[in-house]
Amino acid sequence: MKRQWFALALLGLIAAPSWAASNCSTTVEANDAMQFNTQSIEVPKTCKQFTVTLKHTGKLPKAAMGHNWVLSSAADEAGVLADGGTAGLDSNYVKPNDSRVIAHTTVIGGGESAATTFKVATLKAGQPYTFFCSFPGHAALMKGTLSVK
Ligand SMILES: [Cu+2]
Repeated sequence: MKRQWFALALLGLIAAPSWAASNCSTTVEANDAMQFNTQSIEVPKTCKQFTVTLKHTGKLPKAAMGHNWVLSSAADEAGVLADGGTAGLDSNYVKPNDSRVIAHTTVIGGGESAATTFKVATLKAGQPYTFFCSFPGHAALMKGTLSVK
């Protein structure tokens, strides 16, 4: 009985780091109907880095139904979108070196995927962050909140 408990405890110790690591990333799906499959992402504050993989499950090319995943503070969203629209598809609809953008993927078309990784320490717990697609017009539907917990 005692030995069994010890074995279980040991298993728990070994399993803990891999559980933590798998928790420091997430996959967001985007489709041809201009939708993300999630409206909220929680980042554990124990993560050093967090990776978001965007997967376009649709079929349309990026010029017609391209999507990206952009992260900024809620207050900066409108400005990031306005300047991203001007920057155009060649710049992934993100103004180059925009300091308001915390992280962003490239714009992808149907069947493609792209990932971005950011340092969790750059985010403040309890502050509202917004993620959205900056392809012109998409953020009306394609947006959500990200928070550090
Ligand atoms: Cu989009």
